[in-house]
Amino acid sequence: MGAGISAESGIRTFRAEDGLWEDHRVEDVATPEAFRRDPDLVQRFYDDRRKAVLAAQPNPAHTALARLDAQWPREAGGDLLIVTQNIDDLHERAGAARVLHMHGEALSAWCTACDARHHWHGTLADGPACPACGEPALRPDIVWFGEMPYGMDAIYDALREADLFVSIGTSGAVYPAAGFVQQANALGLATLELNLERSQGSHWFGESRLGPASELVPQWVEEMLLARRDG
Ligand code: BJW
Repeated sequence: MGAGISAESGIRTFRAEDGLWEDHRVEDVATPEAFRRDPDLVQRFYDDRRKAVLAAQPNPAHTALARLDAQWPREAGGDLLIVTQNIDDLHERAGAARVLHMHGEALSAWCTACDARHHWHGTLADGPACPACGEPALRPDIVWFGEMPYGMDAIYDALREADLFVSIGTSGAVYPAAGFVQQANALGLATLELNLERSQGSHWFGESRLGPASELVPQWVEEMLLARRDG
C-alpha cells in the first residue's frame, strides 16, 4: 500500500506535481541528517502531517480492505496482511486489524532517550517531555531514508506463504517496498497492481488495473470474496 490509497481522503501524496515534497526538499525533512541539522523544521513538518491525518477520514478503498480483512478467513490458509508505507491510521479507522506500518506512524512518538513509543495526537516541535522518562527527546516514529523499515521479517514471511501479492497506490520508487513484486515473482506468486497510473515497476506485475483506488479496490475485493464463496 502507498500514498495513493489515502489520496482520496485528502492526504497528499509525495511525488505528484502538487505533492508534499513540492513544498519541501526530501533531504530537508525525511532523513536522520535533516533531523539533526534542523529538528524544528522536521518536527513542524510532522506536526502538520499529524494534524492532516487526524482531520482525514477513510475512503471506500480503506473500507473495502477492512471488509476483506473481516471476511477473508484466517483458517484454511486464508491469511492476509495489509502492509502499508503510509503513516496514517485510516486502515485501522476503517476497521482493519491485520495492518503493518513499515514506515512508522504519524500518531506515534518515539523517545530517543529511553526507546519508549507513545500514542501521540499533539505537537512535538514544542519539545514535550517523554511520559516514560521525562526527557524532551521525542521524535516522530517515522522511518526516514537510511533507516530500517519496521516488520521486515514478518513481511518476508507473509510473502513466502502467499499466493497473491497486490500493490495499491504506490509509485514503486522507494525500497525495500518497491522490490516486493520481484520477490513475489521469484516465489511464483500471482501479482496485481492497482494504481491511478503505471508505477515505476509496473512491468513486473502480471496484471495492472488503472484508475482511482476508491473504485478499483472495492471492485477487486468484491471479486475476491465472490471467488472465495463460489470456489
Ligand atoms: C493513486 C491515486 C488514487 C495517486 N488511486 N492511486 C539506491 C537504489 C535503491 C535503493 C536505495 C538507493 N539509495 C538508497 C536506497 C534505499 C532507500 C530508497 O529506496 N531510496 C530511493 C529514493 C532510491 N530506502 C531506504 O532508505 C529505506 N530503508 C532501507 O532501505 O533500509 C535498508 C534495508 C535494506 C534491505 C532490506 C530492508 C531495509 C527507508 C525508506 C523510508 C521511506 N520513508 C518515506 C518518508 C517517511 C514517511 C512519511 O513521511 O510519510 O516514506 S519516503 C516516502 O516515499 C514515504 C512513502 O511511504 C514512500 C513511498 O511513497 P509512495 O507511497 O509510493 O507515494 P508516491 O507519492 O511516490 O506515489 C503515489 C502513487 O499513488 C503514485 O503511483 C500515483 O499514481 C498513485 N495514486 N492517487 C490510486 N486516487
